[in-house]
Amino acid sequence: MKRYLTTYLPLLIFIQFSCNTKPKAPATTVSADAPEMLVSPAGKDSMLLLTDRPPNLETPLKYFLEDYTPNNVFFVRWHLSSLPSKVDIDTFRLRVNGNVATPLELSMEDLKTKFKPYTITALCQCAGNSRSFFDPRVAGGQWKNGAMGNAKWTGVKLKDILELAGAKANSKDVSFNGLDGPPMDSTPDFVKALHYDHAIDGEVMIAYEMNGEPLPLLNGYPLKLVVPGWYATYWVGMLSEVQVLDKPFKGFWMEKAYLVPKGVVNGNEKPDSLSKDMEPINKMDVRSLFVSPEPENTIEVGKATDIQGLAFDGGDGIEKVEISQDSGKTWKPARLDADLGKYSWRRWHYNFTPAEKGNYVFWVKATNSKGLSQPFHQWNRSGYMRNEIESLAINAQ
Ligand SMILES: Nc1nc2c(c(=O)[nH]1)N[C@H]1C(S)=C(S)[C@@H](COP(=O)(O)O)O[C@H]1N2
Ligand SMILES: [Mo]
Repeated sequence: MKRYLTTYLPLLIFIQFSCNTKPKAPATTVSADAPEMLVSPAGKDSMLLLTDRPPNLETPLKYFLEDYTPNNVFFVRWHLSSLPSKVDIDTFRLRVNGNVATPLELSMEDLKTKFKPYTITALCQCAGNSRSFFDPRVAGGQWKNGAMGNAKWTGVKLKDILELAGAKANSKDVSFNGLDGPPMDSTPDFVKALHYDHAIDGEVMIAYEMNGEPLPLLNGYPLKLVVPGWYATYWVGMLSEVQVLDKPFKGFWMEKAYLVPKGVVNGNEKPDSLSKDMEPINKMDVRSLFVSPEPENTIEVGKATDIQGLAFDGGDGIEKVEISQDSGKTWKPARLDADLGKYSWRRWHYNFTPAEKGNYVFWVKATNSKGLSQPFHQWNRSGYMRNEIESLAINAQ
């Protein structure tokens, strides 16, 4: 138990860090960490292993060259180690109950035939994506940039399901529970909640397909809640129970875990004066990152190189992406690829031809339609919402 808490519930632990106040360049995409371990679990291709129980696997950066992240390398993140190793689709039921006129028990067949299918492209990003780059370091899964993936989700709007159940107008919250459970009774079950108005906004949905295929078991087969624009902690997998509540939801995973400084842009706080006023994490902040070339690649003198990466936010839309080659003093526009939907990531390109041999450093910064952008330095105790301006150092030969 003790070991479990230390490994997987580090949010419970208060750690005092020394404060590093020296100005510094933004983090690069390389961290001085343990060697990478690649594994291929059932139904998955080669991925970076963070932990095996519960399974936590990161997508290697090269797959972000594709607009839709392939299911067989889509990142995997579970909090609790008791997961079913298979789900019987014939007997599986999604229960919808609580403050409703008619509780429902829906089979997969019901979901596919009784409701109009709905498809949306949305980025699923872990709140702790890129946590390993925080300085000072913080406890928790030491993800690099691969705890995210972009997919086309197909399923049913939650609104349609709640309408069929006759959810009552006085409802406050809706909670979501999956088939996974804690290894011990003393660990709180993973249950998340959304406000009722959000749950029926017509975008929050329950997906039975990801990129046109059933979800991989490790990504929450057979059903995953999709909350476009919000961090993936709300995207409950192996979803088996939706409960409509006439009072605010209470529970560990909403009240103790996944909290950020209340109303603070980019979730910032200081290690030596932590925020006292906290709120559940919610919409994703603005972010951009480099995908190619990777830092260990070498580019060719006199040859045009396509530097490319991704930018995204919580659904307001990326307006521009800019590149700096002088440590953020001046910025030049990058070119944006087609918009794949407001909850999708957006690819950007920047052509660069090195005139001579040597090292070149690039910084990237995105701005969204609301004028929100990225900070030069960012920190919070849990390592959430990472969106510090990133740099890429590359060698030309
Ligand atoms: N049932 C259940 N759903 C869950 C979780 C979990 O531990 N149990 N983890 C959440 C978190 S923190 C993340 S980042 C996403 C990851 O989704 P993926 O594993 O399909 O990539 O699932 C979310 N849904
Ligand atoms: Mo997460």
